[in-house]
Amino acid sequence: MAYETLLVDSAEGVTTITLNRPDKLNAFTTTMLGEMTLALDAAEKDDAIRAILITGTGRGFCAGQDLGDRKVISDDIDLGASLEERYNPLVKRLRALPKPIICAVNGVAAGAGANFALCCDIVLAAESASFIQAFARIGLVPDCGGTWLLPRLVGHARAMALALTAEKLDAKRAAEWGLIWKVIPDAELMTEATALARQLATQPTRALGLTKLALQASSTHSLDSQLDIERDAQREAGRTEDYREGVAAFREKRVPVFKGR
Ligand code: LHQ
Repeated sequence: MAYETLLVDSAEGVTTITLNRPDKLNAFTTTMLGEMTLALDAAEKDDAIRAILITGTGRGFCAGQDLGDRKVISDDIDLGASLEERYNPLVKRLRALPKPIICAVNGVAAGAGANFALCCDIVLAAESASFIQAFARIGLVPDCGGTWLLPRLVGHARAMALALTAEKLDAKRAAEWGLIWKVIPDAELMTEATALARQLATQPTRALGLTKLALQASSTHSLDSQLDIERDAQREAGRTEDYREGVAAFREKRVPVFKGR
């Protein structure tokens, strides 16, 4: 399908979704949010797709909500409704989708754009990329899960200062603080992110999906209930073809060939 605001390409088990409004630093529009949902739907439904890679074109990753849209300051504005209808379902979608989602942050990630990136499972960033909780600069509150994610990723003190000052955090420090997984030299970002996504696409997809969901659940569960989640996930993983293949390959001293089922 043809998208207006995204480039979507699938190869070697990976769907790559590229935000494509470079003149606006890939700021989110209603169309882009809708198209992102469609692209994620298609990637989820296709059994041949076993990992998703998200990035942006141009010098920015995503500058958050498009502030040029007349509707964002109309008299009867209800930004809560905008979150409820468009942003929050997208965040929940990224978190619940049972396939690994890698984000390659190619440039500045601001506002909802920063937190959208942080909702992905593994975040790589170019050396020149940065993260800005830009909300306070325009009189808003961090959204797209920022108030939940930030303290869990970097601790209360850093989360609070990032949100209240809206200071730019460069990629190197973001990695040092544990906000993201790795910093990559700009010229190598897409090669490395694509290689990682393709490698994950050869892995036992159902186990990876269950792992992702179990780790996410841990922030709101006790050890007891987390042990229950692990039990149920392991029961399901233990019934996959990939588990049998993994054990067979180990016994036969060969590299496993996982099929994602
Ligand atoms: C933009 C944007 C942008 C439109 C750069 N929109 N054009 C809010 C409301 C509704 C519901 C849900 O949630 C939200 C959450 C949010 O996301 S609020 C936060 C919105 N984002 C921001 O406040 C960030 C605004 N952008 C910036 O502060 C800067 O552009 C950053 C720091 C990201 C980058 O600065 P520079 O590298 O100096 O680039 P620039 O400012 O020159 O931007 C380049 C172009 O992109 C420029 O267009 P122009 O036609 O003048 O060349 C900007 O107007 C445009 N642009 N962000 N969000």
